[in-house]
Amino acid sequence: MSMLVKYERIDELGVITISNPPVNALSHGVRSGILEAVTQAQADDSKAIVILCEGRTFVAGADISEFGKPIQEPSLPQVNAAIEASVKPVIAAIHGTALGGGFELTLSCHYRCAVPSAFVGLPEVTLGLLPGAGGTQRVPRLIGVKAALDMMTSGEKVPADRARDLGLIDRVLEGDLPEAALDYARDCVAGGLGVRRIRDMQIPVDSGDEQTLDAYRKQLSKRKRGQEAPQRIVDCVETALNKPFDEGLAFERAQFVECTQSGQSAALRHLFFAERQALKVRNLNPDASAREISRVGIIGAGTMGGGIAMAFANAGIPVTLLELNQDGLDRGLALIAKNYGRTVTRGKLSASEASSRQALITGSTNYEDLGAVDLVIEAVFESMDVKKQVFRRLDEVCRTGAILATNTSYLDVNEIAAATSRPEDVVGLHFFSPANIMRLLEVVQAEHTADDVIVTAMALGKRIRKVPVLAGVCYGFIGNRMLRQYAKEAQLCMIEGAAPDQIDGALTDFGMAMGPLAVGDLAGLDIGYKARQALTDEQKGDPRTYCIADALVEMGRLGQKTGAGYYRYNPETRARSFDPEVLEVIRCEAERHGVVQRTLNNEEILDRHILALVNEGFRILEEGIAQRPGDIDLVYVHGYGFPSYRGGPMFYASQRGLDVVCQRLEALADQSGERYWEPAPLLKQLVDQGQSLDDWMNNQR
Ligand code: T1G
Repeated sequence: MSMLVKYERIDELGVITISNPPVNALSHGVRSGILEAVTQAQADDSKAIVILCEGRTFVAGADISEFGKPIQEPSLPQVNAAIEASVKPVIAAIHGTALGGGFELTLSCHYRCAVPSAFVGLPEVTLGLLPGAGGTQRVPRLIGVKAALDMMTSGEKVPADRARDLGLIDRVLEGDLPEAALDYARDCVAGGLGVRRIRDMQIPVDSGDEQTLDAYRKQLSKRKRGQEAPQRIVDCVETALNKPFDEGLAFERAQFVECTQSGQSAALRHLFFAERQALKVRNLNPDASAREISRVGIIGAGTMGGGIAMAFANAGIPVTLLELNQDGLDRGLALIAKNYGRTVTRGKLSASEASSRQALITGSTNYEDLGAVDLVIEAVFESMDVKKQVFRRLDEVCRTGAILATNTSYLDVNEIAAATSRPEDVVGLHFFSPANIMRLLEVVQAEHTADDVIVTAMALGKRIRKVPVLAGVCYGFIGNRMLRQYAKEAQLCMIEGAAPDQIDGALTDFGMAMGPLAVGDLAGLDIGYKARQALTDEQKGDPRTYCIADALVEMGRLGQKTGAGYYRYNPETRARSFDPEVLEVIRCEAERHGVVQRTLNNEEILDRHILALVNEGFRILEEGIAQRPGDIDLVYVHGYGFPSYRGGPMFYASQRGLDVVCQRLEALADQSGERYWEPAPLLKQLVDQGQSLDDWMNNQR
């Protein structure tokens, strides 16, 4: 018997215990051990078999690190077939999370029980995969077509009590494992419960038909635009509806294998591990430990401050929200109440849960009320003078050891820290709007920021269910710094002859959540305009990169908020439509700046936007502003709407080939005569040395 799987007899029960830390992933060793144990149990006089796990969780799925490599036998379907064929009842006992192949393993068992705090789920779709060990054939038989499709296409975890109500599990245990599960198994034996194979069950009639499937296909083509795996899941469920079980299994397996070889899954698996790697900050004192954060203060109850307050309250952390005056505070608290109300209306949160979260947010107009908090996040107007004032005040009122954080999007965190007597306690925590929704959190490490402050910020980011990514101090940190050239390219493509909808279309076809010009209209064109008014012509740079935006603002076209910007917006539906008047503005500005307009194709438009991100990404890596390429990918996927199934700008560049990217950049430099298109030195070095970004990363260790 392997070290990973133990088989023992406890009275009339055969007990299989899996132990493969940290998450009992179904590696080859675990699969072989389970099969051996099940085979052994068939031959002894045990009355029933219980499968459970040691450690913090039940099996969290197949071993993701094994994908892309040849599958070693026994495969999981083979193990599951053996379990289901057992001549004596097999009971799965779940704690922590039973996910993916782990949950499929339990579905091949005849009964499932779980502790109240457990979750089950099939998150394969989040990895560009589908449940490849019977899930797409067994779940519809257990809970019907619609519920099965919801579960597998969302990938969401289902809490134990809901899983019981759905019929996914049979019992929510009262006591702890293993005793409570062994008692349940003894009840099954005493109750004469025999084997019960899901494969023999029929899909509940009226739980869904071809029309249901087509409706899901349509809905998923919008909700999971560009993604292949969700559509394949619908195909597998269709097969479950129309074909015998074993034919369905074979179809599922073939679809699964294709998914494992797909670029989309490689990209999503890259992001899975990148998210875990990002938490590991290099070169910190290994003894540095997180400070305790049990109460937070937020300065500024505007859109950002309110969203940040909700992010903490949603994680159960009490917040003191400070505003200069009562009116401002009342407006901020009202906006928070409205947002919670909307979430309840959409059925995403119960009214009682919403009010208990809201109750965690206390308003104040008195800085003294921040005297006892463990962390303060400043989210005031983006002005260095205003921020310095706030930090000087915080330095006076906050207790020793409190962390002072700024939510600035661009400004120099070192300069803000220098306004206090404790720069070691100052860090940047850059949230993205809406801060209660967007998962990205840039943790900006300033020159004097203490190691334990960084450790605290990264752990806290995970605690409030964000994706924390470490960034160094520079103008715009990682995300906004890369965005500058991307945004300029949108302006240049326009003045050279591409219409706004062609530019946005090229980027959304690529998979971006929104095109750069539609984003401009959403944010408001006046924000950039006001910022430019404070700059000299020299600081503003090439007028071709802002003259159209300036002209639209001066016409009162500020974007969605005025019903017109690069597009026109329907006042009722907010639907966006092309506006020929803008083409005329563009033509005039082109004439004014001596630009001869031409036809641009989508490929050029796309390359000029995406490769602008990639090239700046390489500069950011060589300067050490980002620790690793995967961190940059997380920033763009979780903060800027970059399609996750393309893995992020740096992963995209690696998939495309660094040499190809380099040549394309050189071609753009020749075509435009612009030096910023010259490949970044690190990119050129890797191409010259025939190295990949992974090679570079390994050399960094
Ligand atoms: N395979 C390999 N490593 C895994 C893993 C997995 N399935 N899950 C976690 N790890 C590693 C992770 O990289 C990290 O490593 C450590 O475990 C702790 O994880 C056939 C095809 C279970 C909810 O998608 O969602 O089954 O960084 O930091 O926050 O149909 O891990 O320490 O070196 O995330 O407590 C489906 C993936 C697979 C679940 C725990 N399963 N895991 O969260 O810890 S596909 C999943 C999670 C499949 C079958 C298909 C979470 C967790 P390191 P962690 P956590």
